[in-house]
Amino acid sequence: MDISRIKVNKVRLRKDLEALGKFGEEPDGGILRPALSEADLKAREWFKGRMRDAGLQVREDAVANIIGRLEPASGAEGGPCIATGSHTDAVLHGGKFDGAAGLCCSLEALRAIQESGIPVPCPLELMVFTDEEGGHYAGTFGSRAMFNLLVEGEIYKSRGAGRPFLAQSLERMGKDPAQSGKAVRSPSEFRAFLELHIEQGPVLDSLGIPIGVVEGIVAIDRHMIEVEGKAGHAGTTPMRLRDDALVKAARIVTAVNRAVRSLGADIVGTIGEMKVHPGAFNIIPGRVEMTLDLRSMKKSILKTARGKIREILRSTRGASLATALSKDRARKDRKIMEFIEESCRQRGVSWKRMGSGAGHDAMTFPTQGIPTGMIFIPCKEGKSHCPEEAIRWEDAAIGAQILADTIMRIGFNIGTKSTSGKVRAH
Ligand code: HGY
Ligand code: MN
Ligand code: MN
Repeated sequence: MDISRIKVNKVRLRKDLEALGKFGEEPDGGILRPALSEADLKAREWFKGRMRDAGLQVREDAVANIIGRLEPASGAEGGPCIATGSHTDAVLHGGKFDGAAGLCCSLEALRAIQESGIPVPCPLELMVFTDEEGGHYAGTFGSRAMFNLLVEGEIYKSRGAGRPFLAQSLERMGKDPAQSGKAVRSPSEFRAFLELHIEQGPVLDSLGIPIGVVEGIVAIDRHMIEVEGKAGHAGTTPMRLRDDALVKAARIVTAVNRAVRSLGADIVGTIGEMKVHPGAFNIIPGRVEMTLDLRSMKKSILKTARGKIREILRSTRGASLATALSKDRARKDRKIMEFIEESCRQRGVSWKRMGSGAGHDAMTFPTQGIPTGMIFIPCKEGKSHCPEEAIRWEDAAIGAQILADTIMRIGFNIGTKSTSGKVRAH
């Protein structure tokens, strides 16, 4: 099996990346493409066309995950597949490559594998997951729905009054939210899952290394904090008689920041959203809603942080916290890591093992016992979740090549010294 015959097409890949970046493009070069928004729906339709052009059978499941499938010539049709995937949705005023790079590189990898003439070892799938960024509620929605990991009533929850929730967006697409359970698949349908993604940090770019081999993804807590006060007239209410929700929220923000910093460099905490209600210049804020995102590779530190934050809220009258989602740290499969490294060795490409401080759909598959791997490519100066997010086309091509080679190594169980890890070599 001469995997070196597989050759990705740099020009075709670059064209796909540039075209996908047009959907929701903003004047400053970023994109506004929230999950299932008009821009996202157009991006998805365009990508479905590219998947069909690449010979994939394309379908959309009950929660709008797009699934493209390539069946092997004969024998293993319908068997467990090797899947890749990522997302088209983006954070508000985000970058063009978070999610998109993984999708375009995966599509290019599947085209190059077919063009090599090497028979695919088993079914291959490319998936576009719905609402990875949590535009509606808590994030990695599509992959969690695929394995029945949604929290109770999640598709009817939003991140605040007047904000869209998934059931609404699915209905707008003509889907019946009550049927969302039909998206559930069995883990036995998958031999392995691989996601290529931009690093979203500065390590690879600063070292000039084109490939990151991800060892683990950070554990993530997503909480909603509410602070109740008393709305009132901004002109006639003396300061001493006020119960100002925003003043109390401001104290919480600084106290949470101090508490997280006190726990050292292995944890990060972000209050990224705040809504003041009713929200007018002449009304004393009666209620504040804010989101708290906590991340650490160390469970014990996350646990300590939760305790400190509960303490802070307990000491603030009218403050409460609801946990939207708690995702465990996701370890990557050792054997897949070695397959990725073997692919790099054969192509003369340098690589670096590293963790991911960003969350991904590749966190969901390990919870189901599905061997999972992640390949990072550099992003310029590590910038991400902002209009300045950028990559080098050359790095995308190297990433697509290593992804293609690794898919085939997993498929044919080629070329690693050790037998550690769990990849099922059918
Ligand atoms: O939030 C994250 O870490 C990812 O970008 N969804
Ligand atoms: Mn992101
Ligand atoms: Mn992402």
